[in-house]
This record gives sequence, C-alpha cells and structure tokens, in this order.
Amino acid sequence: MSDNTISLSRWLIEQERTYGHIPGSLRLLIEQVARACKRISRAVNKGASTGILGSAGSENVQGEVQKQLDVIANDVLLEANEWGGHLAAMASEELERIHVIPHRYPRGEYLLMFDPLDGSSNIEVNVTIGTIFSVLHLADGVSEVGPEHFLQAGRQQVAAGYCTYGPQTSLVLTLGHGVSVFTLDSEQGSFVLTQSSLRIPALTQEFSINMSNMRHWAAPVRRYIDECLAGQDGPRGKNFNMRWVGSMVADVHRVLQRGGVFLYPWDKREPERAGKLRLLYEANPMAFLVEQAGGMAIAGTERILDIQPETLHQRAAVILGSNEEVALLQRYHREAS
Ligand code: P6P
Repeated sequence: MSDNTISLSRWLIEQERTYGHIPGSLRLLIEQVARACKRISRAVNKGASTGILGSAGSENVQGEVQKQLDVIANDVLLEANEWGGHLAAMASEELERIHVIPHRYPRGEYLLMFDPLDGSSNIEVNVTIGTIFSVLHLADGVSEVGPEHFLQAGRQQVAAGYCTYGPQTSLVLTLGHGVSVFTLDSEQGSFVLTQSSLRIPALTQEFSINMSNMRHWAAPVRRYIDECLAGQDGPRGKNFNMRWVGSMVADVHRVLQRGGVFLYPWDKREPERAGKLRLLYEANPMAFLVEQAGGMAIAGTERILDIQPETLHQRAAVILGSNEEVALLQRYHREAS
C-alpha cells in the first residue's frame, strides 16, 4: 500500500474523530462487516477449487435453494459480529428469525441486517455477486429485542453498504454523509479508499430490467420501457441501451458508477407480492446509497425509504438510479393511480 492511500480503518477513524459522523461502536461494526466480507471474498474466489459451489441441500425462509456459499457467508457474518459488543441483534435473508446476541457477549445499540450473498444463483457461472447490509439503531430502553424492533422505515438507517465479489472486491458504503468506495488490496489484505463522494449522473441512456417479464408489468413500467425501446424516433428522442446481470449488487454498482435506472417492479405473476426484492436488506440499503449519491429510489409512487415495514422479510418493488429517469417513472405511476 503506497503512503498516499487511505485504508478503511483510517477513513473510519477520521469520520469519527474529525467529522463526528460516527461513534466508535459504529466504526467497530463497519470494520467487522468489512472483515467478514474479506473472508467471504476469499471463499467465493476459491469457488470450485474447494468444492463449495452448488446447493447446500436446504431451503431458506424465502423457499429458495441455499447454495453452500450462502450458508458459509451467513455464518461468517454472524460469527464476525456477535462478540464485539456493538450489536443487539442481526437479521439475515438466510434466517427465518432474528439472531439475538447471546447473553455471553455484551449487547450494543445497533441492529444489523444483511443478504449475505446476493445473486448466488450466479455463483456457478462466475458472475459478480455480493453482500448487502443495513444498520439501524435499536430504540432506547429495549431489554428484549424482537423482530418488531427491525421494522423501521429505511430513512432511519444509520449506515448501509454492499461488497462486490467480482473483478474487484469493492466495499461501497454510506454513513449518511455521501457514498465512498473502498477496493480490496489483496496483497495487503486491506480495503483502500478509491472513490469519495460518489455521484450518480442525473441523465442516462441505460435501463436495467429483466425483459422476459414484460407481459407481466404494470402499465407505467410498460409505458416507460416502450418509450426507451422506441429510441430517438420515439417520445424520448434518444436511443437507450439495456443491461441486466441478474445480480442486484452488480446492476446497482453499475448504476452508481455510470448512471442508469434499475427496475425490479411489481408484476402480476404474484399480484399479492409487492415485488421480488426484500425491503429491509436489499431495497432499503440500496435506496439509501442511491439517494446519498444524488439519485432517486421509489417503489412506484412512493419513496422506498418512507415505506413502513410490517414483516421482517417483506418484499418491495424497486426502481432506482438517475434522477431524470426515476422521476419520469414516478410521474407515470402517479398518473396511472
Ligand atoms: P431474476 C438474485 O436472485 C436477485 O435476488 C437479485 O440479486 C437480482 O436483481 C434478481 O434476483 C434477479 O431476478 O428474476 O431476473 O432472476
């Protein structure tokens, strides 16, 4: 590491000491999550060479087949975060119930939620996957933590981020004061600051959606995508490109880096379900990051971060990215309703 690089640890200490942006316990939390992500990255990178690809032979609470790496990533995050004294409890996509910090460890003031390995259906084909996490403050005076304490609107988050396991292992983080990107220097084994104050371009010509679901979409989404497909001869007067990795971390990272609009909207395949993605540990952390980078994140007519959660694993429609595009989609949804 050259002497002009700033490690994650040094950056966090500066956020605590210089700017007062975070207390020491939150700094410790972020450091522990980052340490866990480094371990997950090593496991993912080894992949088939250690025989840990493929199914774990079990299903998660979502009814999805668990990959061995899903289970490994989940265990790594639980173990890394339960002894530090910064957390009261954790919630994971891979666990039906919350994981309360055992009485043998001190309990802290934060709640941590995570999707330990998002996009894991892409593991066998070597496509970028990642860990998504969100941090809430436990309400004062709570002695027995329950799932109800996690049911806070996304605007209450104190920190959020994700780690990509792809060509680079990058940690993208917000503490509520902008978005910073740290890249793993694998020789040093440290995350180093590579981008500060990330901003999403307000304008874009790139949309990201699973087109195979087109016949199931609601009218506002169909209208927006049809106009993008009409190109420069259509109402938008410009041509659009389409990208869909099928791994939320990869698609959202691209949107954060070069603009675009990512959509996983409600569709009529399961009309009683708000969307495919989970509110607490996918939609909310990504919405927090996108807003902190100057973008927008909606479920249709409403802001994702204003949604009041009712259950731990509830789902949400997700439309996020460059302001001009998301604002247009919100207008189409409001006109339709
Ligand atoms: P589809 C991965 O399984 C995931 O939860 C997100 O990472 C991704 O954006 C989405 O599902 C992909 O869903 O229906 O296109 O396979």
